[in-house]
Amino acid sequence: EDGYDLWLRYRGLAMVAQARVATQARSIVHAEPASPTLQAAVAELKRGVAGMTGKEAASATQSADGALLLVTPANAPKGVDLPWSELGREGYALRSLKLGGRAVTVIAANTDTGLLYGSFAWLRAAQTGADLSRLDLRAAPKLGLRLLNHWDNLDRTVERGYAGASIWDWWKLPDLRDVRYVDYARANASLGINGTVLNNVNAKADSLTAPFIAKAAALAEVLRPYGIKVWLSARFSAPKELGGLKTADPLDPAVRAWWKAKADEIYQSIPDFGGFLVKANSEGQPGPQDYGRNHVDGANMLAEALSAHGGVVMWRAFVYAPDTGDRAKQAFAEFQPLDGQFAANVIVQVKNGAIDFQPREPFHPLFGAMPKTPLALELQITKEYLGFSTHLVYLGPLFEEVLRAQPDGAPVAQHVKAIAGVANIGSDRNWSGSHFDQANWYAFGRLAWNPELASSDVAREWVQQTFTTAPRAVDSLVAMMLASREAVVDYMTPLGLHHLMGTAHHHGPAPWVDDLERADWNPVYFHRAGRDGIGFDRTPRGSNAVAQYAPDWAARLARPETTPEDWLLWFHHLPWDYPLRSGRTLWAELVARYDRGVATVADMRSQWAALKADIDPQRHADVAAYLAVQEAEARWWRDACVAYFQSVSGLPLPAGTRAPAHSLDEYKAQRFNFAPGRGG
Ligand code: BDP
Repeated sequence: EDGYDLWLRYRGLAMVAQARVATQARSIVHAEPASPTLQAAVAELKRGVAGMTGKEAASATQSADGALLLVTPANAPKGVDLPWSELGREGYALRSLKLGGRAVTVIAANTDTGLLYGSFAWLRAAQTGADLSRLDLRAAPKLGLRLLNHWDNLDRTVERGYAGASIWDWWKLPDLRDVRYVDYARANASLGINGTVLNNVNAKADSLTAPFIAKAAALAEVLRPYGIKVWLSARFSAPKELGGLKTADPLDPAVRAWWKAKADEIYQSIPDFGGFLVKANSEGQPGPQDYGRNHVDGANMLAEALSAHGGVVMWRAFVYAPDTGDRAKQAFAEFQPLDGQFAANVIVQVKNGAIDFQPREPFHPLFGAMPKTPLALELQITKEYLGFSTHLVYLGPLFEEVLRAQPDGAPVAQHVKAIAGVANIGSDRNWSGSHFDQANWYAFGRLAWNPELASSDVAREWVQQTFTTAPRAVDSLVAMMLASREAVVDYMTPLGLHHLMGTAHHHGPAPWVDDLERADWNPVYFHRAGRDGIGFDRTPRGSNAVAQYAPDWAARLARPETTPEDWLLWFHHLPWDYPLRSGRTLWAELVARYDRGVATVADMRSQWAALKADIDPQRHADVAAYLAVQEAEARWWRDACVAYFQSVSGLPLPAGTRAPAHSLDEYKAQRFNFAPGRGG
């Protein structure tokens, strides 16, 4: 057990369960000739049944007792009433029924992709112990585009990647196709992920040259049967770099013609190419503003080039400039006034919060504020600000929190048309850099398919498929996972603090940093701690970022008493003795939360240690070693932050609290040894 098999392990079930599953999957009846997608579905079912029961499920043409029937409207048995219109293009229904006196299971969908998703759903039901003789399940995705964004560079380094090198072996492509690509496709299809952006948003123009298009086309061929489209990040200045043009001005006819020809060229080799993801005029990337144009001019120009082919532009709203005040306000200020002006095939992709993937952020004010523009929610699966792949942090609750946040009466999930997750996948044998980080890929995919799922249920089914189905162990693992996100918030940035991490690498604590070239890169800019108190005043007395929220929220967030305590210092600058709901002062609560975070990690460690008999030895040892690192680093965060904030507040430590292990100067002097090239 090295983690390679992810949640598709299909290990032998206990005897009774084996018999139960085997009875429901004696044979598989499907259309012939089978499309590559249908073949993938059948192969997966056979693999799963053989793994779980030790018995083969053979293909058959006639349904017999215990048959699994894969049906579309074209080959559905007569007299069976199925909810076709509710299933759409990607949905499926699973139903146990009697057909001519035989007990069978029908997997029904309008398309072969739906049948593939339905097959994975049946396998999930089997692995998690559902009663397969009484299935009546139907599901269809709420969001049409469910994408991974790889921040993978063409030299195989991965920006903010902590799982080895890029899985895309650009050098060997297009001729050599690593078998991993198929397993990657299976894993994504099992979740319903239907698109993948292959390269970093900080894009090189080379990704749009003919050799790289051929490589992308080879990947598209592997992924296509699994319902996954290939997308590319596009560098806005490519017409200059590749086309020899003098400008990349989106209103210039030659520039427009260049992009159109480029799109035509891509669709020649990748007829179902998804489209372009663009980071423009952000952190030094080129964009339309370089020519006095705006985001609409840039996005619509690319949209026009793609539209003949049905392609889409995902235009990112992650922008901030050094000189325009509160960074949290900038995306809204640039984008909201453009609502209604984007072409129909443009989607504006917005990060979950207004700063940058912090352990906890209030939802981004753009959600709900651009009713005439399709939006995508961008989440980060890779844990750039949450302890890399060495800390155990289950992100399901973070994803759930933003999907369910209600900007104006309806949840964020209903304000978006698409969802994108910055991938945590790499060449590491276990794919994600640690065993538990696989759960974040899984949770992203499951919640992308159905944003109404509870992240606790998702954790449970992941554990059952990935580790064990023993009920006590499952409960304990789920409890650890659910506590982990709050723990990291507590030991890094409690009470709405944000951006306290070390320069460039973003791993350890550095709340003291105040000397970076741009004010809004410095932790002191974000926490604003001084003798008088701590926190960023975003009320009307301060930056007034609260005014970007809908009126109810704006009123609530303008006052500390009505602001959720978990967001307190995001919106307010408060005196150290400000009283909190716990009865403690702000200072005492801050220290208490840092302590609580460390204590939770210590608990997670002992819970894991107690599970030794339930987990295979290799993975148990791997995770135990990582948890030891996490505990040490949680202490490091806690001690360094407490030492620093104490030096600023001048207050004694609350009675009974442990003093930091080292002096503030020692924390400041520590250097984190990180691999360069992973983003600055
Ligand atoms: C930040 C990362 C940086 C990315 C940027 C982005 O630190 O590496 O390029 O986001 O999203 O979180 O474009």
